[in-house]
Amino acid sequence: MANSRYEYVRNRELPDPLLPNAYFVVRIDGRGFHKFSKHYDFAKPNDLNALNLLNAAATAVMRQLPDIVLGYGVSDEYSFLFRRRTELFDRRASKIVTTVVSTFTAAYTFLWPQYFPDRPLVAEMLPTFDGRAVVYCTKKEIRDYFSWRQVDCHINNLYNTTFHALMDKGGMSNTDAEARLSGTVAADKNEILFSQFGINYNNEPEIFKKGNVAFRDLKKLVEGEEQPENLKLEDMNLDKEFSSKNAKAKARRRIQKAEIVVQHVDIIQDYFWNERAPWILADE
Ligand code: DGT
Ligand code: MG
Ligand code: MG
Ligand code: MG
Ligand code: MG
Repeated sequence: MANSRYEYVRNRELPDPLLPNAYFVVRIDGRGFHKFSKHYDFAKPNDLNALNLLNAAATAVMRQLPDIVLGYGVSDEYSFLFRRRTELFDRRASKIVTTVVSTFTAAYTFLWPQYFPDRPLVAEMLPTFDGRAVVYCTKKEIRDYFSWRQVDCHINNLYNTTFHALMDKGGMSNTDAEARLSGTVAADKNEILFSQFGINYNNEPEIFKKGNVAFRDLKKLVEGEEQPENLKLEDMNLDKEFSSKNAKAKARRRIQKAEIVVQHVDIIQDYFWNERAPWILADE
């Protein structure tokens, strides 16, 4: 392209790289979903169709962006962990965040009729999402980040489950139920659920208690296909040193072919990270 006297404006675009070699998480969150969920009459406290749609949109994002190694979603939000050494878009934060947000939004909108066939989207109330990228330098911080989101899911779900039981089964008003729960701790809410309504919180669906953990099921694929000798799941992290370019290319193909699954499992304890998906944080 020829130089013009207007060219200088290009230099006003400033670099915004995410710290090299550091982990980062992109979290998206529905804008004004308090109103949105009311408008489309989401079930309270948890709408299973809405959650399944959220998961389907997140799965679409992970299929488009293979460098995302883990997703965790609840309510109107999803967090995506990228592999530490990803060079996607030269790690430019705005390109990465906007791509995640628009891919998620497009998929959510496109898939909406499959999950809400009787409630078409209207132009005045379209789903939109914000997004941000946050850098974390250590594995501990990544573990703590996902623990933070999963604890949040648990606390909110216990509160909402008890709140709605007090109103729907206990006949309380919104205000009375709120007053009843003010100052209570988790044990009090478990006790209210059990003694007043015969609900054992432990028996509530895992999807509501634990949220949604999206990752590639490499193991399934590994077992389903001819299993190369000595293949270890922890060796499937593309950030690791590979013995050859060929070995790395093979691992990349396997990762891209793997099915993306959504499970409702504990990601606070070690089991998920050490046994279920050991490649996610196994880069050194
Ligand atoms: P924001 O994020 O600042 O633009 O505002 P909101 O309104 O999106 O607030 P946020 O993200 O803190 O909270 C999520 C809202 O979405 C919250 O009001 C509850 C609603 N919501 C999410 N999932 C469900 C659901 O399954 N059922 C119902 N009834 N509401 C839900
Ligand atoms: Mg908010
Ligand atoms: Mg929101
Ligand atoms: Mg939210
Ligand atoms: Mg372009």
